[in-house]
Amino acid sequence: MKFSFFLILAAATTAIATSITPAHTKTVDAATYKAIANGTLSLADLSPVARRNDLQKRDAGNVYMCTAANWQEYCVYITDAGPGECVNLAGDLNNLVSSIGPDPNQECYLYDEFDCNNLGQRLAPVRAPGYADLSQSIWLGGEGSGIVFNDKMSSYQCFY
Ligand SMILES: [Ca+2]
Repeated sequence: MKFSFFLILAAATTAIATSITPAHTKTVDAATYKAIANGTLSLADLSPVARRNDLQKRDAGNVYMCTAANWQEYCVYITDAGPGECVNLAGDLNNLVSSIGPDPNQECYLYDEFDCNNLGQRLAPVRAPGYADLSQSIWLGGEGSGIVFNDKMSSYQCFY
């Protein structure tokens, strides 16, 4: 009896983990990701998939992004960026991001140029839970029309 209860519990846990986290998610800290973006490290050096929900910490400095809308295709969870630290995207995400989810307690600025360069287009402030589909026009207040930021992002920074 105890044994079968354990089996059912294990099966239920697995089902929950699978539904929350796509198998195609990579988790990497910002320092490592920046080394990939500037060519010091290669994407192949990334350790295999770590599940987003395995992480204890869900807070400022962490951003989840995927190359297709609704958190599909290929996703990377970049963690532990400092306040205002600019993160350039590497070839796996640059000009490909279609959904973005910052963790709570921060405001993220997305740039269509590298180095968080303000001369290009910017989408800000983006707060949790973020946007599941950047191909939809987003209006963040103020004058003018909405911004479509699909497949545009090259760098970002989050303030907290
Ligand atoms: Ca895309």
